[in-house]
Amino acid sequence: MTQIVSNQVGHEVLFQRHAKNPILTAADWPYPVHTVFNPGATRLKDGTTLLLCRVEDRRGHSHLCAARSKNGIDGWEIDKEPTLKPDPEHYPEELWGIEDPRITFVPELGKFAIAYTAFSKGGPGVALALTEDFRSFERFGLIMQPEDKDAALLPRRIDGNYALIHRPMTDTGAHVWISYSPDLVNWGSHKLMLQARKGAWWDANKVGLSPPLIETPNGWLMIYHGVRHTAGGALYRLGLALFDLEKPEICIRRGDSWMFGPEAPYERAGDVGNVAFPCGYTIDPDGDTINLYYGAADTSVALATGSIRDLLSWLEREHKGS
Ligand code: BMA
Repeated sequence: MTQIVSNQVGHEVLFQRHAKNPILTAADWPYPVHTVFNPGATRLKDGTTLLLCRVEDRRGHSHLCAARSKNGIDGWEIDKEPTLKPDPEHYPEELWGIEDPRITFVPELGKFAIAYTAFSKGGPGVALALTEDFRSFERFGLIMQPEDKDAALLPRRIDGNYALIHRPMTDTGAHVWISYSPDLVNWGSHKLMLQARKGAWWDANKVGLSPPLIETPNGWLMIYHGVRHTAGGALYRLGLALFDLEKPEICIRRGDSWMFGPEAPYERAGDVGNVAFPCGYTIDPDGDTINLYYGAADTSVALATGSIRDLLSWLEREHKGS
């Protein structure tokens, strides 16, 4: 596969696709699976990149499976069996599978928090689990009832409370919200964080958090997806917004254009074509290089690399105050 270094029409390229994309597919799996996509991502203490991939089986149900690599590109060691399986016996809301994990390391707990979508008979909701090693998990069950998804925890408390970003569906569309909790169990103080635009906009009617927020000196940087419904189906593209560090529901600026969208063949075609859907990233020791891991066309896992500094300066230039 050739690397796309600039898009067709000369827009600034903020994320460079890896030449080895897609970096993980169903063919790499040690057991039979249908598709592998939308991975959560983190770096372990020893520098290993861990991807917690959404794996779909031939029933159409998903579970999560860990893949580990020294360089985050290749040489993946994939768990021989599902790492985190739906547990409908104890958590009936996981009956139809678990999907789209977002991983946040929480220093206060010394643990990783995984927010994921639990697909229940009543629709998709947000579930939470903690882990130290991605081998055993402490489950909290459903923390946001259907219909809700695209959730991630902030790595630290805000004004004494944990904070969760999520995306409930409402009659007015799908917008990003933030909610607070003293104990990760009881959630309240719900605040609207980012609203879908209207009309012809690329992010009209439906937006959602993509990977967890990125803490920068300028604010919390959000990579979010906007969904454009067209006669040919939905188009999933990514935009940027920046939020206040101490009051994250306050949006400081939001880009007008999308900054990454499906262009490569593996993003254009697959089970659900025209989807680039990141649920995680790692940041290199330089504190600036960001490796974005995303599901391509709900079929495989791809990698694109950018610079947080460049994302922030693009956002300064892109924000026109609309
Ligand atoms: C969203 C989520 C993602 C999926 C995307 C495109 O609603 O369910 O898991 O990748 O749709 O199908």
